[in-house]
Amino acid sequence: MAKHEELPIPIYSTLEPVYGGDAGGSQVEEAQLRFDNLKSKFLQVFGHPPQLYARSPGRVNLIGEHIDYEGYSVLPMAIRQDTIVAIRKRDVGDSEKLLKIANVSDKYSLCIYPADPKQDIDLKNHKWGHYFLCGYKGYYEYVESKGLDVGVPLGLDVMVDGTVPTGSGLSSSAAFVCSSTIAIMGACDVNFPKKEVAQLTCECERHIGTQSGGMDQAISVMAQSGFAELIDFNPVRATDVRLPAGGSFVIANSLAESQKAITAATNYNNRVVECRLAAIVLGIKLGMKPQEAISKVKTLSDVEELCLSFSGSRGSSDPVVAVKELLSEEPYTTDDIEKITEEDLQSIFVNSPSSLDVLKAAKHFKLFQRASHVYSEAKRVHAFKDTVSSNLSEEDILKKLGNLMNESHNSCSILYECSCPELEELVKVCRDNGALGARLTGAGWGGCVVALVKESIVPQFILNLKEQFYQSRFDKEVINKNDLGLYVFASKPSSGAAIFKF
Ligand code: NG1
Ligand code: MG
Repeated sequence: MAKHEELPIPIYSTLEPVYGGDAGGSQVEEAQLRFDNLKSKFLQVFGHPPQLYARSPGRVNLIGEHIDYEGYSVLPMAIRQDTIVAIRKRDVGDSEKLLKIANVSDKYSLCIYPADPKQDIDLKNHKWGHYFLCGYKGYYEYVESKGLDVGVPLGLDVMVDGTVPTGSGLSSSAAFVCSSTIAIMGACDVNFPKKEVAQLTCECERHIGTQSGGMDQAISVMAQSGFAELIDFNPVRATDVRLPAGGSFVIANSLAESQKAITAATNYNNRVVECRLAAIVLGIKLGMKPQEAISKVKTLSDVEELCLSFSGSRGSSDPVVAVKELLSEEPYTTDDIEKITEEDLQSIFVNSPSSLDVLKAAKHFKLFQRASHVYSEAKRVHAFKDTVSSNLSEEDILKKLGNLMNESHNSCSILYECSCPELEELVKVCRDNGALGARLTGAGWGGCVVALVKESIVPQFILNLKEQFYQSRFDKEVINKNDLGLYVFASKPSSGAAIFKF
């Protein structure tokens, strides 16, 4: 049988394969209500029923933060919260050539765009519907690059229902981009192997202006129910990882919203640029000609081999050691780096407008810290995977996984500086209440924490979080008491993207 990532996106005619099984009967009922509601709102707004639905889940990253864009493997799992996109393609004769993107929640007003795959996305004026447009543009670019006949772009009626909390590091954006892209594929009667869809949706999401690494789309598309996945890149691949039964991953929202599309230049893309600069400088220090390093070195994984041979001569095979000896702990100024690269930074990044925005906003670059994080985090991912499949006792496995998660968080917080006070407080509350490990998940700067907790103490653990972290926020009416279940919950690995035709 073909590996599941070689198979196309599954098409189901009932909800059971996704919302049934382990998830239990009540989830099918809940999902049925969502689909019914989606269908009736669709009818109400557009005057006809949807042709089909596409569903794609959010994810929690267990370990491997800010390393996917450096080419390193990561270990996320899909969560039950997802985005469902209902879609109908307008008829060929229909004169209305528009993309109409509506949402079941009135928090999101109708977005209308021309049905033109070549249109630019107005990034300076962020709208929620832009994420659909990412899928739309990316889909057309992909089918064109494959030389497929795509016909004239037609109008699309679209209604969206998302349950992944936004700005929380659980990848509501990828759930939306993936479900949009897959809905468009379905409406055009096209399907591709999951690994191709994972790659294509990653490129889709880059249209929003973040230099996305590909983890979120890969897990959203390729997840298998009951498993976390080790995701490798170039080419993208997924390997099932069965998690120890006695542990549970609890997700808790810090309530600090991280608006990545808006803060990209100072946060996310800034780190991508710093990593590229660290990689180029390392390449040069390890003997490459500046011009060669600039043209060939894109990521820290590109210079890992060189780092290994350098440190090898000193009896160590750890790129973190090479970083220690070759990069300065002091932040680099633009001048410092240009002396090494013998080329100005503007021209190194001339083809990347979002990187040029970073250069405009940045005062200095912490090459040592960012590279140390990336190389050490990459090792922790493999240590995590090896621990899960080791023959240690379950108790010891859980302890080790928890330690790795704690180390990951400390590295994110201190070296990568992608935490924030609310995340720090929440991580501490988790650890104080018996979590074996706790860390920020996703890009950071707000959003969620993931904690590894012994299955047997989960209910008490959640109660303690409620008292020690959320109660004061209820009192200040930051959130509503009845919504607690949305902000803190234990999660089992859910399945990946699917199409429904009823
Ligand atoms: P979030 O912010 O959770 O969507 C982002 C990136 C990932 C990865 C993580 C950090 C996008 C779509 N996602 O996740 O690829 O780099 O940060 O590990 O940009
Ligand atoms: Mg995102």
